[in-house]
Amino acid sequence: MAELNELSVAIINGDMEEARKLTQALLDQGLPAGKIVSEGLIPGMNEVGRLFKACEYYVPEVLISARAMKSSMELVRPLLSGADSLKMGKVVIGTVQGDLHDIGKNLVAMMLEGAGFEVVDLATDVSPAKFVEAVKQHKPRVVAMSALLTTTMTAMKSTIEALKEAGVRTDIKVMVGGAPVTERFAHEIGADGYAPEAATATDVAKNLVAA
Ligand code: B12
Repeated sequence: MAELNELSVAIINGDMEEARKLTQALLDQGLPAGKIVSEGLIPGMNEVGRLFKACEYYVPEVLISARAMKSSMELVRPLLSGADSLKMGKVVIGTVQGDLHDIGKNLVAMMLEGAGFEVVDLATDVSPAKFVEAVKQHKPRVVAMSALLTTTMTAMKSTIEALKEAGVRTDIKVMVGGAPVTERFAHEIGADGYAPEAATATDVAKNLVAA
């Protein structure tokens, strides 16, 4: 019988094969997809984040663990959207123009999925025009932007301006995050929400759609 904590350990160890095997076993045992994400995958990835901050893990380990998590998510994702998980609405997420960092953004996207949001991931280096186009096409409730460079944080502001110019700003809530982003910066550029890490990002998104 597979256990959720074994799945967390497989993620921490970056063991993709084991993580997939355990995910499938847990699904076969009848565990809800949302529980596998919130009590197996996410605690594992949170520990990876802690180890990274403590300088016990370096980028390659983080990437290998993220790959294991991504691979398990492939098995779980189809069941999340159709399942009885909360129908929270859509989030369009992307890393802003000029910025290629996506590890944190992917974690936030996975957490949001786990919390019942349908996530449209525009990947990295997303121009303001592309965000606007995605809002028109997908009609999300939230637009989430990630930036890891002080030089690309300004693209968050340009994106909000572009959303205003396109007349869609009031249809959506905007949340921002990434290592150099602060609550104060978020406020200054006119974002509706900010979170310092992936776990709180879901709470912020939930509050934004409830407001
Ligand atoms: C991995 C990494 C890379 C990888 C990225 C791989 C990838 N696929 O993402 C590579 C090697 C490609 C890279 C490239 C560069 N990098 Co780099 N990189 C890093 C590094 C080491 C880790 C970032 C990371 O993944 N952290 C782990 C994740 C989990 O944390 P996170 O991203 O902060 O995300 C969390 C929160 O911020 C939050 N969050 C993130 N996004 C969002 C979004 C929302 C909406 C919300 C609510 C929350 C949220 O939740 C996440 C999970 O908890 C950092 C150093 C560091 N210690 O942070 C430098 C760092 C970010 N890089 C830096 C630099 C300078 C560069 C380069 C310019 C280097 C160069 N000269 O070429 C290029 C830029 C390329 C580009 N155009 O983007 C600098 C930035 C300095 C600055 N302040 O501007 C840093 C800080 C390193 C340093 N100390 O100098 N980098």
